[in-house]
Amino acid sequence: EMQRSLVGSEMCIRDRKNSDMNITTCLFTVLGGMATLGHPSETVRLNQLGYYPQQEKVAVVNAGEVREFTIVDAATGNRLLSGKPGYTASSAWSDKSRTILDFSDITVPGRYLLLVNGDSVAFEVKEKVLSPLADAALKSFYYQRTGMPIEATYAGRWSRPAGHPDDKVLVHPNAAGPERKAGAVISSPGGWYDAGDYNKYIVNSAYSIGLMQAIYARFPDYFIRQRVNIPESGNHTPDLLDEMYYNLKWMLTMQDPADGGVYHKLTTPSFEGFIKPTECKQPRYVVQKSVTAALDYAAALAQASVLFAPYEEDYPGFSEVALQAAERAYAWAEAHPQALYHQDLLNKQYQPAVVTGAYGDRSADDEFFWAASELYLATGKTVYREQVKKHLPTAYKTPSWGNTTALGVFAWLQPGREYQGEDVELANAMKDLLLDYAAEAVRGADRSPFHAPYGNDAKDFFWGCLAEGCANQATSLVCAYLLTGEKSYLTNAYRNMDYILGKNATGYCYVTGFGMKSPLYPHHRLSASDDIEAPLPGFLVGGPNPGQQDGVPYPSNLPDESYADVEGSYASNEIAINWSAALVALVSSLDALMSK
Ligand code: 9MR
Repeated sequence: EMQRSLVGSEMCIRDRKNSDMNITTCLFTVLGGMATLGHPSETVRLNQLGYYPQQEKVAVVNAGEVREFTIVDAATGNRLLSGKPGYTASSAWSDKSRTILDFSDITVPGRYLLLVNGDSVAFEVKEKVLSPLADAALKSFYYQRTGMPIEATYAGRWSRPAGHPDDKVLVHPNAAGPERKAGAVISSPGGWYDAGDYNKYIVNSAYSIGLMQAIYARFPDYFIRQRVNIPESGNHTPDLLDEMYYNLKWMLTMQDPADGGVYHKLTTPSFEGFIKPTECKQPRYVVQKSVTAALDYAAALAQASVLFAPYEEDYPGFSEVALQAAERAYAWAEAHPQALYHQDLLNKQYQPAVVTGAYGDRSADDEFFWAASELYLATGKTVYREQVKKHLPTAYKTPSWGNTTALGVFAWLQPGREYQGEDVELANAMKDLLLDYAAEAVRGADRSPFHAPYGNDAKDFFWGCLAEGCANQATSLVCAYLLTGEKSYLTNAYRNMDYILGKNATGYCYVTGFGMKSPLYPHHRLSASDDIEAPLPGFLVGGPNPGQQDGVPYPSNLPDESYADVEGSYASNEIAINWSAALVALVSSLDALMSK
């Protein structure tokens, strides 16, 4: 009782500067405005959005020795559970010891307070608790749309006029061909801005589409029901596919009609300042045709050709057009297997120098594997199966823009596909790769400092790690769970989700606009230039990155605390479509699996 009163009145004073309110009213007030008023705890880290009733619920406390913790009902102050702490563990790079508190026994929807060692934190248990986040993550792509007005009907206060029409784009000297000479003007409107910058990159946008489409194909019923209030929400096509189409249509304009090759990107020579899209004046170019761009393009379009086939009414002819474009791009890639994008080498030869995002790669093997897989599954042509065999992976890798092996594996292992003859063996081989990875990923998670498979190795923290490490590992585990029914894979996927949403070393919920402590100053030109204080919502930031390549001051050098919520931090605090794609993939699948 005593502890509860103390904590309660402390919170009152802190939050409301009113120590006369009774405890119950006070706690209620605090929780009533949880999204905006709720305070993160200094020492207790948990999922700030809340938990599904049946989900495992674990908090991590960083406050010396813990003897006991208490859960009270936030409205009544009634004590519901007194628990003993679980294990204590430290990360290899830190002397902070973290103690695990398990309150999974709280399964009734409601609002609660966790009290421990004089600190307290609010949390919620709720059905469909991740649905708003799943919707916001998909909606973030709408905010990234180029070349069309973002209207108040869909965007509320974040409406803005159209920028970057891209109807007069120059062919860069390094992309010149017999028909389109250097300086020729082409039209390449639409698509998404890549990230905090205003450029459009084929590798990254095709990969992002590939990841989201792979998850769409696993949970079509979930996405058929989802509506996120975009201009196409009233048509007969699921919003996710409508959003994909906005970028797929742009991608089609990036194929050189003369030979089927695909420009690597559409970009200004150097990054724009932090100005509004309508103020941007730098010329925009399409640059070198690359093998990785052609293959990612081929893969995403082949996959789309299958998924859009039922939606001819809204997208007449698209399925067919997409497949033809994909086959042409693949043929080009086969004829130019060495055409990797080397920005530095190009800049030695051509003017103007292009210094924006490179999305360069040292190997196109994994892109060949993904594209050949999608084309084989879309067409059944044995030539593509031969290509799959030629580029067969020897290990599964967490999906990332630079390694698309996983997307090929996801294509083969889509639940419901049935194989015959040689394909049975191929699919089984892929399944083995994914299951080896999954078994390895969850090893030790049960006793790790953050009670998650992610975040236990310094190498887990790099540029974009929350998406391409944490979220995509979890999505891989979801796919492994769908094939095996192995519960621990799913449990560990939710654990990584909790990590992203607050159960981590910095105490951030790393998605803009969500949670009690979230990024306020992402490296995002649209957010920075829009005269609205709050950043655009629903974006996952890159996350802790001890590389600190941006040179801004960081609050810590520890791998998992090397995160700076400042606009200049492009190495830890940028947003990007491939990271949004990771969020869409994970949150939607976790929400779909709990909504069944
Ligand atoms: O996500 C990319 C990351 O893997 C690279 O290490 C980094 C540096 O090359 O670039 C990241 O991608 C950026 C892209 O090049 C340009 N737009 C912003 C992207 C996110 O920072």
